[in-house]
Amino acid sequence: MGVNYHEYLREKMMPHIWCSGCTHGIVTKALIRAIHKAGFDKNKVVVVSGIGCASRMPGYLDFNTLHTTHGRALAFATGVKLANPELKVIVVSGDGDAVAIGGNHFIHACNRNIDITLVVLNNNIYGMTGGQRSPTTYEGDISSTSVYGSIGQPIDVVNLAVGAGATFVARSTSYHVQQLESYIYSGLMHKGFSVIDAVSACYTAYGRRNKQRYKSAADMLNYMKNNVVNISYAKDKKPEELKNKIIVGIFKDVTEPEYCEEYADMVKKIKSR
Ligand SMILES: Cc1ncc(C[n+]2csc(CCOP(=O)(O)OP(=O)(O)O)c2C)c(N)n1
Ligand code: SF4
Repeated sequence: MGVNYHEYLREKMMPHIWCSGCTHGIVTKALIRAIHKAGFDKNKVVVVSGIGCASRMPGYLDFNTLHTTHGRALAFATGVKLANPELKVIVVSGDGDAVAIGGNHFIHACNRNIDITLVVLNNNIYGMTGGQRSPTTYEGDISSTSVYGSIGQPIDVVNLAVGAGATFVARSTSYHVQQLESYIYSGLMHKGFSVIDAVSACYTAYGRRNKQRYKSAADMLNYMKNNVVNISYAKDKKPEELKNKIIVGIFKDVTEPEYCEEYADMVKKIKSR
């Protein structure tokens, strides 16, 4: 059954701030559909963000929402979840918010395996502040702080999440909306910390500076369409064959003790002493 988006949006907050061609709205709609499919009670859903264009999303969503400080969304979300584990807590972050200024919180949230879903709207740039290089900017690409080309390999959000201990980790793109929605849904249904790396496009601050790859905003979606590689295909490929490719799929899906449950068990044990 189709989703009535009006039920999930705060229309009084419109118009939104996103530029034409920005795909943060596509990820927002995929998240709404995934929540709708999961059938959560709207009053039990909390969406938390930090600062950035991606982080404006909760303002537009009609759930319990928190717009916090840059890089600290996971810390606030952890507090919310520990205070009331019945709540369904979702965090949305830009790549800068999630793995630059918020990198430490990201690692420890993964390591704790707390039952929170993080959607990283990964557009490879600091969009809101004018296009500074982010940890996921491709090597050689131009940004306002790498005017001769970005030096070094980008951080892979998926590898970082897997290594730090997240128990559900997946990636898809704003072009592959059905796959993206299904991964967000799986993350929401997963017990433990889930990370969905949602590849997003920012033509305003990133694409237009990198005309060698993107001639227009639409071309950024064409790039996703033409450069996606499924994880099963990528497995046997050499790193140079995968350079600048977008590997999509479910990278990890395991069951491990969840932090709030372990915490509650410990409280019970202490009280019964
Ligand atoms: C402590 C702190 N440092 C820096 C900033 C400035 N700042 C606001 S948003 C932002 C970058 C946002 O980039 P990203 O998280 O990738 O999201 P996008 O805007 O690309 O969606 C920065 C550096 C801030 N608000 N607070
Ligand atoms: S600056 Fe980039 S990330 Fe921000 S709204 Fe515009 S296109 Fe989207």
